[in-house]
Amino acid sequence: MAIVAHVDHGKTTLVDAMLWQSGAFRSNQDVGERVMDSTDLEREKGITILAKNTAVRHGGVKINIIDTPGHADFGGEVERGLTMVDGVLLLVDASEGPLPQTRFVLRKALEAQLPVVLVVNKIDRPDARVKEVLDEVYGLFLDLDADEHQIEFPIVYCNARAGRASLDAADNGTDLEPLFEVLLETIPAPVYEDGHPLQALVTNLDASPYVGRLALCRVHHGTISRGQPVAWCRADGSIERVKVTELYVTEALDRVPADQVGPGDIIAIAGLADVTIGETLADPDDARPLPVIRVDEPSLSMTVGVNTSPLSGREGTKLTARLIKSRLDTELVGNVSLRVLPTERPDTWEVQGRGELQLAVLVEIMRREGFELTVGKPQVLTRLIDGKVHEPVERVSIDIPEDYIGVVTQLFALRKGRLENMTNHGTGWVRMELLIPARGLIGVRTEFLTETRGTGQLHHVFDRFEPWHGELRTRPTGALVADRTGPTTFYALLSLQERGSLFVGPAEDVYEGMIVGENARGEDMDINPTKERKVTNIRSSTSEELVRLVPPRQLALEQALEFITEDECVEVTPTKVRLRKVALDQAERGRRASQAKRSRLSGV
Ligand SMILES: Nc1nc2c(ncn2[C@@H]2O[C@H](COP(=O)(O)OP(=O)(O)OP(=O)(O)O)[C@@H](O)[C@H]2O)c(=O)[nH]1
Ligand SMILES: [Mg+2]
Repeated sequence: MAIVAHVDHGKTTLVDAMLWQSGAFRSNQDVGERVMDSTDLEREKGITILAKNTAVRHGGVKINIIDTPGHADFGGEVERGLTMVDGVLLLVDASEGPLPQTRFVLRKALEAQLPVVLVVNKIDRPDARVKEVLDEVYGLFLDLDADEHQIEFPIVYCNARAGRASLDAADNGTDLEPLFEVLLETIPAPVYEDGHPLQALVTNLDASPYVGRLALCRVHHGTISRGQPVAWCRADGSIERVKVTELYVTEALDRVPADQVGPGDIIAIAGLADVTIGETLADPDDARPLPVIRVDEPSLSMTVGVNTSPLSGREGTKLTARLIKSRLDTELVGNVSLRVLPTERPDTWEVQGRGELQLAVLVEIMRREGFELTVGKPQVLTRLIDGKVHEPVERVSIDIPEDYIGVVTQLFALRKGRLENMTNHGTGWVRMELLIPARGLIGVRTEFLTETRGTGQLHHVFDRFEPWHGELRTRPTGALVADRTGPTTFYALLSLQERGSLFVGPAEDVYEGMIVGENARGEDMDINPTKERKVTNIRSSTSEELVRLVPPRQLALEQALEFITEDECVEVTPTKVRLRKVALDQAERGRRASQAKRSRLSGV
């Protein structure tokens, strides 16, 4: 089964509890919290990024579990996960209720005709509102046109953190036994035909330091034994005969060697050098490839290329176009929802994905590997439908204290958001649901958090394509742009900080065309942050100046990507995130700006 839910509703925590209670660990074993979030970035961000599988035993039954990410940008991982399972465990937070990604994952599960077990999690929360949340879930099933059979799902109430489950909302339960029982009753054992030729679908890839690339497969029909020849049905339609050199199954967190596996097993196979996701392993005498895995189209793109700034090569080790291209190609192999396209520049590529976070995570991983990159502004991907340009529209759900309804409504109205629904939970908090062009969401998060003093919650997920909504307001402020190369000075920054907020501190290297701050006014301004004080006889104390200099605003990668406009980009290195103009030369920028203005005026 796959565990699906909105972000942070407690999927990975529930998997932890299931592992513990099925005896996967020794009682004195030192395992951290949320063991399935095993990559560095996952632990740091506290979210799941990659879908992963584990297995627990209950009674005589082995239950394969796929833990999926809840963040909308990693929806491709959920879709891939659903091709491996016979049922889903839909988790909903007892206080937050269904949110945009709950709708997305449930829609995918219903489309795949998978049986659903509903888990209402976090019933221990003081603000739990179980009855209403249940009504909302039923509403969601109806909204998604679930048939009668699908809507008769069993409900289990859980406190995943304490490892307790119960069939009665009023009772806390003592362990997860009730959940296991419902799962075994509701989710059928793998269905297969006796004597059907082998079919195993490659649904994920991994690598082992000992045996190289591993293909993770779900066996649908037939059996596979170690050393056996199989027909490898490739993406290009060709069929190759290969030998399965190593065969593993998952037990808790370990891969253990297996001699023979059958329908329902999730296996890892070595020996297929450049296998890709979606290919089939079949019977060599009767090869029948399974249908390819289909996932939703990407909705956002940005350019990624070599670092062309004057400071390039200082902080990173991987600088060349060739290295970047081969790294992007590697990423494509394991990530079904990404695409990489050439651009008119030989050293820059267009990377397409599901959202800003997904793209930012890729850049973040690359910079940690030593890459230096130039990253362009994220752009939505439009599509021609019946000869008309259409753009992606997102469904947004926000939770805010009542007091901010006014400012937040205004914020979204400027970006062509349409309010669909507003509910007041009577707790001082309201939930608003809107539809908004994806373009309008780029950069909204920072402003939204400022307007709601950091209290607001915002979630969004792709909903549909709609005809182009016309021009949208972008960043209202201009940039403070360095007009020369050199180190910044106290003296210069002290007077510049009056103009807006600065991104650099004293004694930092800047270059012509680099953005050193946000201008309070609407236009860009070229300034000199390297100016030295004229030497005079009057002494002043430096410590006094230090106090008066406001600490610089350090933009993290995601914030930088949100901040920039069309004619700007981000320079990313292992240690620095710098903002810059695409055209560094002041005169060149002037020419481009007046050209853009002329074409706007003439309506071209
Ligand atoms: N109070 C309470 N907190 C819980 C419960 N289950 C999980 N949490 C907390 O909720 C937070 C999110 O838990 P995760 O297990 O990472 O959620 P997730 O659904 O895996 O999140 P993503 O994979 O990023 O979508 C953590 O801080 C957990 O400790 C619960 O039953 N009660
Ligand atoms: Mg998780």
